Amino acid sequence: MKLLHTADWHIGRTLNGYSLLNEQKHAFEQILTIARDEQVDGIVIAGDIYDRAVPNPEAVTALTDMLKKMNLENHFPIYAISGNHDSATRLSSGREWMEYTNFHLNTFLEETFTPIELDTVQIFMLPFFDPLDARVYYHHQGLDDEKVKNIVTINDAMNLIIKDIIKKFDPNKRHILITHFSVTPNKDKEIDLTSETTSKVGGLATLTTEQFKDFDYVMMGHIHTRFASPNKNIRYSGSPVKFNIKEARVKGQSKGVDIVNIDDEITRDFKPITPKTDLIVLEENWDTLCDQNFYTKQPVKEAWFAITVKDFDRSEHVQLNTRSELEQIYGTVVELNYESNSTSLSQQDFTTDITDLSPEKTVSEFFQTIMQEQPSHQQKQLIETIFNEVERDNK
Ligand SMILES: [Mn+2]
Repeated sequence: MKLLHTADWHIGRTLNGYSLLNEQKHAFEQILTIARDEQVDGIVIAGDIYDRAVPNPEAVTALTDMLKKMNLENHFPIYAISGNHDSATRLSSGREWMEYTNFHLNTFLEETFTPIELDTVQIFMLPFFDPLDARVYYHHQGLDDEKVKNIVTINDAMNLIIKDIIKKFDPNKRHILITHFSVTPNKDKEIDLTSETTSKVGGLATLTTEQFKDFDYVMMGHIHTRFASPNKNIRYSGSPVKFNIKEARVKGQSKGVDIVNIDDEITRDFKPITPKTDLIVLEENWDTLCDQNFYTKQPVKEAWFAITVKDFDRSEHVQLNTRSELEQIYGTVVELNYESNSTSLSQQDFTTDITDLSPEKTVSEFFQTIMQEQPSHQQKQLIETIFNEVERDNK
């Protein structure tokens, strides 16, 4: 039996205000093609389907369209769970009738203990939860108050949950788990998460491979790069799209999905997804960036660019709108940073408490910090006009 493993679609996500929806649709079409070519028996989406709990209408329409194509038109069974970005309640709407077309969706902890029974495989789907959810669940299960109180970290909760899942194991079948957490190779090590959840909130980073050793294979979401997979059977598929500049900076970080073959042996095959629009990171000085010999070698007007202007001396470019200049050459500039060669920002005095300043004064201080000069009379007037309009609109 063959499953396609993907995760962290984050439909509706933006990159510095630029919508990634077209990128996500492009990736989705490739996932569908891979599923067809490989004739998979099902598609696993391991959480963070939407980017936010209340997705915007475009995101909802786009996702509905994708799932319809996969499930209703192409008849692929879907095994999906919610991640920390999804709203469990909103996402689960329609769950009962979706089962009729083999669209299995778990968003609540209690749903985990009823596996999907296939001929040779049991699929357990454990959505993202926090320790409080586990306390509520175990309280309702009649666990001693004392023991319920002892569920403090996600680690505590996971130990109980896995013990209960194992009680449902059919010894004649393979046991697959789909879940959405950070799992590290061992207790002492922590990995640099390319996921946005880098903190240890709720003991997120404390799960270890040891806890999942009874499963034949674990398909995970949460960390956006497959290179964070802790071992050969506990895997992150990574997100299908690059979401930030940090990821674009790492060369060779191709995105894709896993095809997992579950037979006597379990094997995995990575299938790459190519971006529609590439994200190129440039770190050069101003003259190089504007040098025709340099920029004609770049995919200008096709890719998106994140540019850091090195050794930048603002005083030499007073008359220049550097952003529009770069946009004219490169097209879409999703991020623009300056590395100053003189007074760096960190050397400046940041002790002013901006809550003491008027809005106009705050903008001028900011202007001064970035541009190393006072705004002109005309610019000051413009700032004032804008604030007047904002104030009027708020009344
Ligand atoms: Mn995610």
